[in-house]
Amino acid sequence: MSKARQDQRNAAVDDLDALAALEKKVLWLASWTIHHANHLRESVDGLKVGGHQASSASLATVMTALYFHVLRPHDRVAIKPHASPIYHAIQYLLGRQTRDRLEAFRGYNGAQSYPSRTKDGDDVDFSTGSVGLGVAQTLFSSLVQDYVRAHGLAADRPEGRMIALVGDAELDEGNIFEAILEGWKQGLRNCWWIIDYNRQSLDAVIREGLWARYEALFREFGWDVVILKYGSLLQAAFNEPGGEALRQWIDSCPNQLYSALVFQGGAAWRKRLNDDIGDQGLVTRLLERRSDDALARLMTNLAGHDLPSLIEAFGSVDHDRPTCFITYTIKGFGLPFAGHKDNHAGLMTPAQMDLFQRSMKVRPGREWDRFEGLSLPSDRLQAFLERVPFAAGGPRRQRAPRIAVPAELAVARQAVTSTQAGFGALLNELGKTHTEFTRRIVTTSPDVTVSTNLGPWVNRRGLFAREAAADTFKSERIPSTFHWEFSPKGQHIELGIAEMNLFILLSALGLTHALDGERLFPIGTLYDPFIQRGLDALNYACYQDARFILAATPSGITLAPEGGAHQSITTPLIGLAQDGLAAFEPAFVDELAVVLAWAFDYIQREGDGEVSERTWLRDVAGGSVYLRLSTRPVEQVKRTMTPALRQAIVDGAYWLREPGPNCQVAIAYAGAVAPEAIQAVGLMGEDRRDVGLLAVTSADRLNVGWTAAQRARERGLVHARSHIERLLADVPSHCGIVTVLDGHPATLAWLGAVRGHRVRPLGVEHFGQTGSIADLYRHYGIDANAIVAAAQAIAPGRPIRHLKSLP
Ligand SMILES: Cc1ncc(C[n+]2csc(CCOP(=O)(O)OP(=O)(O)O)c2C)c(N)n1
Ligand SMILES: [Mg+2]
Repeated sequence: MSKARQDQRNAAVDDLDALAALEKKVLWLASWTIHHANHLRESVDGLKVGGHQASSASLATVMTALYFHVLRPHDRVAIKPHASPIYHAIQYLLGRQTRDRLEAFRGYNGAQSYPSRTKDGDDVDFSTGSVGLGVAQTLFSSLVQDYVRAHGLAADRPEGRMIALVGDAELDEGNIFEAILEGWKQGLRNCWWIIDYNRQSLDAVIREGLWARYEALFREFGWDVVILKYGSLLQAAFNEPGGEALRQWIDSCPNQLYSALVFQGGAAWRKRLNDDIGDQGLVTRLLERRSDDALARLMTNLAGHDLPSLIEAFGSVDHDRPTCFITYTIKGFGLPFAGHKDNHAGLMTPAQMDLFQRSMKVRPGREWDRFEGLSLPSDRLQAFLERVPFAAGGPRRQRAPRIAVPAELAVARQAVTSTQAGFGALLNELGKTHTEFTRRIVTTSPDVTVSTNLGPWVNRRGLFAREAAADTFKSERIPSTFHWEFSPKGQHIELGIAEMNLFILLSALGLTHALDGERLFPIGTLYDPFIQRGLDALNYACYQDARFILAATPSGITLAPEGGAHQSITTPLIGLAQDGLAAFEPAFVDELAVVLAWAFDYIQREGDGEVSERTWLRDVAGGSVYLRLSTRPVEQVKRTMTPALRQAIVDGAYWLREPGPNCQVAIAYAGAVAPEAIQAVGLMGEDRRDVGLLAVTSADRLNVGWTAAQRARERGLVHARSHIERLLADVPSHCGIVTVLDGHPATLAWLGAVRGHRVRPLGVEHFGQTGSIADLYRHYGIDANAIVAAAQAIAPGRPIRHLKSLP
């Protein structure tokens, strides 16, 4: 056992009375915050802020024990979303949250309803909100912590525990189980999940006996399970004469009945217990020794509301095995609607709050005073707070220096190749160089490493595992293209198929600069359609401002014979709409090389520069990057990359063929349909003059720039011009634009709104057909012929001779 662990274990609470007082205060402040938001702050929208009071209360004791005693500065926590008021209250007591923000809870710039890394001011470790994701995030952050240290990074920072406070109904989310399985494969350690076993979900009381399923499941996957059921009062009562009967009654009491009795209180407990186990003997006397209030206190003294039991349980973990604590609690503990099955959205009425306030001895007007109503002297409480280990480390958010990245990435030119092959080749080249930058690249893929072309990179840099494992095929001298060797130095994390895990791992890898003070360059690959499988986790990663590069390939219907089920048509719209993710769909490998080099810089940006007048993009803040790639071999353009072209590719588009002054029609294409667009221009050449061909590398960045420039002009910056506005400036207004991509046509349809050009957007609205690329492009109307037909329709003139009649 490490010295730090030993210290932690041995540390008894030096002032349990102070801790108990703070527990009361935490519950009070959280309740008052919600009450203030609902009843006292002027409501603009008439919306109630339910869903917090009862749900928060069940974790008040656990979180008091953790934050004021158990946690160390390097531990990281994901908190059940609805416990956010408790978290904010604790940070307020620690001087890390302001009263203003609490008063504005759920309001503009106020403390967030669900803990948020990006929007809260009080150093939230992991955002939560969409249940299940924060839980899995702690598991992957543990794996990443091991990865970082195995690579000799963050060597001077102690290992932390990654802790999730999990709602019991939250465990219904499948992504949690996907994560548990992956954790088992990867040798998870330093991870605690504390299940708030209040036996209530949002709608109702949960199924009986779930704890036993959880226990079996966690043990099966190598976790230690600690069941925290009875508090110290109950344990003492069980030792009294008649106590054993009481224990048996509790153990066999259905959740619904227990909840109902909690809600009803002491007299109801007495009646029920007397009816069920009253014996005119020992049990009856055990009950009679207690007043109604004392009986209610006893029967609700579950371990999750008992500081000594919690301190003891957390303190006695002297190993780094993953540990699940099934912690019995009561939803709404300490509040009037405790245990009521409808309490999830329950709010205390002003009258109930008044009573509660009196019982807490909080004088009107002193509601926000930190020690108001507590019987211990303020200086003693203050001294206790100043000793709290969690708060000893200063700001929790780390900063990592920027790592120099190459301005250009080299790759051997091929006459005909695909963006996916180019991606593999670019990474292979990176794999040959050993710099501070390349040693921080980490790739990961959900069982599609080889099929997304990461194989050559992995051959060079190896797979990551805490324990080395040789490739048996290699040691047996069986020829194979890929070496599959694991070691602590490996730079590829191989995942099982679950895409949710991929995105949550990327989220963990993409936060190391903030969590561990070390910058990584995470690159994840997957098949494009399966972005949708993990979309909520991708959104979550972006919401947390994790930084990573996503290479999705193959994509669209262009994967043709690969199978109709795998065709993705909505992903370009996801790229367009997903906040925090800059989406690109290059057609040529030289474009991809430019975008990738830019991406390595972009993912490191942290808002420390000026907004660019030239582009009006959010380039200053940085973000993550999504590359939609293709397996289709395409004839490459022979050209020298110029700085201007480089910039245009990053900004989202350039004229592959400038429209002339007499231009009647222009074609704007994105991605793998480049050959069709080029061919269509050729077919039209004799009958339409000066046809322009716009290569769109990022519909997303074009769109963001356009929106930003409009906003800037509306704010009075009259000279603001976006890249697309400049590109379309010289296109005559009577000119029609045909847009085309292998994806939903809406992705580019908005180009018509930029300067009022007529647009005919081509793309794919239905999917599922298999065939050759030619078959499918014809079927879905994105082949050269369809482009020409659209051009003829939108820009009437003499008939285009090469237009075949459409089938
Ligand atoms: C993915 C997702 N689905 C639904 C919700 C809405 N929701 C919030 S909390 C909750 C269940 C609460 O039950 P539990 O996890 O047991 O927490 P408790 O309220 O008992 O503390 C639900 C369904 C959500 N936040 N995220
Ligand atoms: Mg619950």
